[in-house]
Amino acid sequence: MTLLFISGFDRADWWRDALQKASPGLEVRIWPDTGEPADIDYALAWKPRPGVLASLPNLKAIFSLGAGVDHIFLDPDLPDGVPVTRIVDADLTAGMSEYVLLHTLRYHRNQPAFERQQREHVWDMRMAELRQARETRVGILGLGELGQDAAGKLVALGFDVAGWSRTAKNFPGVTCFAGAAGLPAMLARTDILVCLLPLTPATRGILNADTFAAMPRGSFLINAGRGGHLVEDDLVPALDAGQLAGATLDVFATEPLPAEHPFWDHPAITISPHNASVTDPRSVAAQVAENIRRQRAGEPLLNLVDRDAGY
Ligand code: NDP
Ligand code: OXD
Repeated sequence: MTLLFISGFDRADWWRDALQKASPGLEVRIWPDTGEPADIDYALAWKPRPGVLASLPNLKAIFSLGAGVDHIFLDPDLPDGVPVTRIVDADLTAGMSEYVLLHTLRYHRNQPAFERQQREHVWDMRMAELRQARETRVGILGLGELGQDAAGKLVALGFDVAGWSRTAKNFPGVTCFAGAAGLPAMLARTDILVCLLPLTPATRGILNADTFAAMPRGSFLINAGRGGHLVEDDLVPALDAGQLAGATLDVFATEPLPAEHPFWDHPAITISPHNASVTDPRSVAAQVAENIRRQRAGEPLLNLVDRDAGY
């Protein structure tokens, strides 16, 4: 059995070592050194070049190297009938919750203002802006593996948390909204909006001028979903007009973010290089190995993606 590792972004040698440890006997080839395409049984892929997967005639499963699968569904030649799985991993989830807590707390505690003050040698406690966590309303777009965990941890810190999903949910301590009809009500009660949605045709461009206008003036955005969720041209005007007070962005329409992009130098934008949470080969290789075992045994695969829903 042979797996083709396809990614221009990850350390292929780490993955090969981890996969071979988790699945002794697995041959791991690193794209573009595919060898004979008919040998390949499985692909483990991040942003595969369109057409590469279709060139593997005996492919039995496609494993996304991440939680998201939009990078696979972008391929117009994606072979029909081959199951696609994604990563669900406790470490990946914990890392994302750390990111959400870090940036939520940063805005809640007014940290960008204190960083500005430090640069200007200003000592001002800003007592007028004192707020308790229960007075800060966080709204999470996406209540899946990542959104649920982040919501629970924010609730534990005392924040007033709401969440939005496609299907109705009920989580203790979280005010839940669902479907297109539920979105405006959540936005209207959101001081910090966190995007943890998958990128699908239904969610593309969801962070736009209308969305920002539906939020209270001076609210914040944290986008760790995908760059395609944000209409980039709508962000700077919303910040410059004060409708949004700040934005933290981990994901972008074009990655790496081009050096000349206006987001880099905007004083109200905080950037991280798509590392809100990172798939760790040490914990995830076992999941891939288990799916190979399951596929060979004719058992249902873990974390199978619903192709129709796109996530
Ligand atoms: P899940 O599939 O577990 O959860 C997705 C959530 O989004 C679900 O609650 C789902 O609703 C909701 N959703 C999907 N479509 C819609 C819609 N049209 N309207 C309303 N809600 C919708 O995904 P994960 O939580 O595991 O991951 C989410 C995304 O996070 C990934 O797809 C990826 O893009 C991003 N990510 C980013 C990382 C980074 O480092 N920046 C790292 C890892 C992931 P329902 O529950 O009803 O199905
Ligand atoms: C993912 C990511 O989808 O890292 O896992 O973005």
